[in-house]
Amino acid sequence: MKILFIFPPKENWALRNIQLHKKIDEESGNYPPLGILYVASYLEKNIPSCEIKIIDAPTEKLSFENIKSTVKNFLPDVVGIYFCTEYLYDAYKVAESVKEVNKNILTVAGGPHLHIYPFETIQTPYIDFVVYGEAEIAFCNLIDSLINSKDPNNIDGIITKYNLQKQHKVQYIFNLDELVMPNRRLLNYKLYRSFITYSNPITTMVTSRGCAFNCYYCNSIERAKKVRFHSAEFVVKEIQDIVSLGIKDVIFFDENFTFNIRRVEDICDLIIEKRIKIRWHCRSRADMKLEKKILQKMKDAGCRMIQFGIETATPRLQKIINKHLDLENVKKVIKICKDVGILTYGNFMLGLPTETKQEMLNTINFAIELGLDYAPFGVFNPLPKSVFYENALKDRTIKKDYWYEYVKDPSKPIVDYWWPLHDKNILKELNYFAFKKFYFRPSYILKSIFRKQSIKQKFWQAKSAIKLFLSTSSA
Ligand code: B12
Ligand code: SF4
Repeated sequence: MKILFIFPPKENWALRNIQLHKKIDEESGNYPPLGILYVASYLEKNIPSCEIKIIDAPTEKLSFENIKSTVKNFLPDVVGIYFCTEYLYDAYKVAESVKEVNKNILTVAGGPHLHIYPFETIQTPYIDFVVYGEAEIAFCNLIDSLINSKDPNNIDGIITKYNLQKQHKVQYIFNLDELVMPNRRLLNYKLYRSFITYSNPITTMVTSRGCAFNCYYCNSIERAKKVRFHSAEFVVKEIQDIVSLGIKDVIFFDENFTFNIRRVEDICDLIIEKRIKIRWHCRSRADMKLEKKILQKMKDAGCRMIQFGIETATPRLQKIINKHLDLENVKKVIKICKDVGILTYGNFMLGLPTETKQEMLNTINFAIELGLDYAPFGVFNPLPKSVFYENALKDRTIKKDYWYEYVKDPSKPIVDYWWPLHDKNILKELNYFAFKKFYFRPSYILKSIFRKQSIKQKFWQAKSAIKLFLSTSSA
């Protein structure tokens, strides 16, 4: 059986009016479709008779027409499509294109969108199956049922047009080590680049799934309440595989890589013991027990940068977003990172519910005072199924369920996506101001020049910075 997986082109973003974010996204690189890789690799191992192909349209710069040609040439029996809510229109366009080539090709929708809108998706004409949740086992069972003429309507995690009445439960994989390591050879793995790593090509890893926290702006909550981990041995084996491909820079995209400090220590010990030459970035909360000892060990094991979700410098807002970061601790951790030589990256949001203009300015200044190496500022917009969005619908701060309307008809972009009680012009202005104030300081430019990084990366960053500066100046 021939299976084609498609990561759709990124052409029709739901919030396409946010120009600054769009420009930064275009400039910052591209990352492998890890979810697809996990599913495809599990299938490759468990049903070796399948012929598998993966298309990563944004990375390979493929249009919908190119995708159609590939479908015509490869003639798959099944096409699996990645669905992300914010690029829903593109995912449907892929499904429609596949059906235009041959309506008998079976289409399967999977990915983060299906964790929150599975039933809306199955009711569209172009989709035959939805995988509800983490898909390795369910997708493999689906293919097995198609090969062996079994009834797919009874498979856990598979929603069809004929089993909608069933009690469906979102699927989680509890023992991550039962999975198969993503086989990056299924992709053109040398094409992946990030403009903040030391050099390229890069790859990404996810060594745990889920998050134990409950930030009110986040919609991962629906997806993953329980944190599950790959063992240190599994992680290090995967790193060794990556090194064997000639890749030297890895980004760990776990929600919180340092959630289990003991495991981080074990991973670092193994990397050091096996003398693996790898540079890595990870994401962490700044109030985990990140003391000098563990940060030094992470540095020794190749940790180059840590990304912290700091969001706001206002303690009152830390409570409102249910993040509760101790900002003094944030300062302490960032300082230790600097002392041991780990670069720091802080995410911030402007325009949180009830935030004043002065509080937004304080957040911008706080990011500068922390001496971070990178600080992207996003304008807060309530995500579908996040606590903020759901509560605002209930108390009528948000008057209509615009995410649901968009999900029903994703050809129409969302226009009013900011928190309704804020002045949009001020938010837009402050977002550009934050970007310029942080990145175009003489001290920051000097620091960037001396940052340890390949010359190629420095040129890329400089070119992107100039482009972004010119676009923000003309905005
Ligand atoms: C890495 C990452 C990125 C990277 C790389 C994306 C990429 N190429 O995969 C970058 C930084 C580029 C990025 C961009 C964006 N991202 Co992002 N990203 C992530 C992150 C942190 C990890 C993704 C990952 O690899 N997970 C690990 C894998 C194993 O999980 P998974 O992808 O969910 O895959 C499983 C299932 O979903 C399913 N599955 C996945 N694909 C498929 C395909 C088929 C056919 C099948 C059957 C099953 C299936 O099976 C997989 C294995 O169980 C997640 C958060 C998270 N922890 O998942 C957010 C997340 C996916 N991103 C999100 C968003 C909103 C975005 C952006 C829209 C941000 C923006 N405003 O620009 C863009 C969209 C880009 C796009 N076209 O998808 C949301 C998606 C929400 C939603 N409902 O769709 C998430 C969930 C974060 C969040 N809570 O808001 N992202
Ligand atoms: S924002 Fe990060 S820490 Fe907060 S709930 Fe979402 S994934 Fe967890």
